[in-house]
Amino acid sequence: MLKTLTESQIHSQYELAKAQYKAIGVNTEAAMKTLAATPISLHCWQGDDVKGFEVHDGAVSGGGIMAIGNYPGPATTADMLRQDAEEAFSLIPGTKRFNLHAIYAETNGKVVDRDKIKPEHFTNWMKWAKKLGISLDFNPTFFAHPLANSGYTLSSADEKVRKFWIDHDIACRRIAEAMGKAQGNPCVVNHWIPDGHKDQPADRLGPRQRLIDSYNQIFSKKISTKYCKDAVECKLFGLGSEDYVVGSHEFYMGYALSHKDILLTLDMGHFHPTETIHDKISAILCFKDEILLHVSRGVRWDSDHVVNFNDDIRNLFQQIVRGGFLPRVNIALDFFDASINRIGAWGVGTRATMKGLLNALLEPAKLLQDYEAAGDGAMKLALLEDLRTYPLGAVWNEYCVRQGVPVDGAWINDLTKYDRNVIKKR
Ligand code: RNT
Ligand code: ZN
Repeated sequence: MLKTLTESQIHSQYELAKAQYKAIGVNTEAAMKTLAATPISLHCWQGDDVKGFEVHDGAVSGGGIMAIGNYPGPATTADMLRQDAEEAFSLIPGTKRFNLHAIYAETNGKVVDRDKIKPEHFTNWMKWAKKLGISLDFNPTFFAHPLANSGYTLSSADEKVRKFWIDHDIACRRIAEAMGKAQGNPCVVNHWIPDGHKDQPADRLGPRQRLIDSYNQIFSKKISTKYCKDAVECKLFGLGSEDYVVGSHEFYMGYALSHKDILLTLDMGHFHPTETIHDKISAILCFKDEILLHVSRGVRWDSDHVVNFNDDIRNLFQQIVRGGFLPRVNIALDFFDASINRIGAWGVGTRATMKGLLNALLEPAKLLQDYEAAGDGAMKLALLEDLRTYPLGAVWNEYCVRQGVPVDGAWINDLTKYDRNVIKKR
């Protein structure tokens, strides 16, 4: 068992931290309030290694997405996944949403292909979300299916294949609409397809033209943005699509810019390995109302490692907060590690993301900008360096206590208990 400070020690530590931040013009109470009100969408797929609960009548096709690792006890039923997610929620402060993929449909043992799924297959999820007071987000699933084996779905040259996937996406938007109506706020739908080519396609244009046509058909059904917000996610390369990805950054940037209600998704792992996304925020938001983030951590490639509170996360949230963009940024997580306790993965990655946001909220942005405007670059840099060792952790722990979740250290004890008593006994 890890020993942690008592609640009264945490409060005293916080009072000192509050004074230290106040001295540079930062209001810690306001920061905690904004943090608590900012939703973070947890991805269901960390809990079961992106497998889902589809019922198949033939062999299951893989491909497209892969979680690597063999840690025991992944959720193998929807009830188990909900139970694990609830455990994760108990370890994470603040406003949580839950992000589902189409393959998490519950069809009562029946084979229902993806072009036929309906809101009723997500009734359990909606009831559960309502009970917990959280909202749902959604994703069509364009991978792990026989009709995705060619590597092309919405951009396929085979009209039957393309039609199947168009119908799938249309079905998914109806499900999202039902979710949005049930929860009273928009369900964010992220459209990601794996389409691309391993090596030197002779035709790079045709698939893109077909993809535009597919999306035009899909989005021609208007759904109020009160219920459903659509976002398109670009990617640089994938396994098996190293040379060519149809939905590249330029492609989706163009699509989102020419379609008012379509948001662009920025996944932190979807660019060149040294390319980060923080500088893209203020550029894109000059032209778009909102964006969707997939917060992730790539190690050498788009490896979807569990998010850490590293410089990429600091930079990202600094840009969002400094620009006043929080209300225009939808924050979702996208990482999956099957080699460690999966509830722990959710906990580490979500708490780290929230610390990134808190860190940015505790920044004296005005002071930094004043230094810059006055030509005092060294002073700005010095303050930024000093801030790295300001008592963020004291504010974070106070926030956790107020939110009724375990503080740093204590949450590891809770996680260990669940690991021993539930996960390892499966
Ligand atoms: C894949 C994309 C996509 C998926 C999820 C499961 O490269 O990042 O967002 O990870 O839809
Ligand atoms: Zn993603």
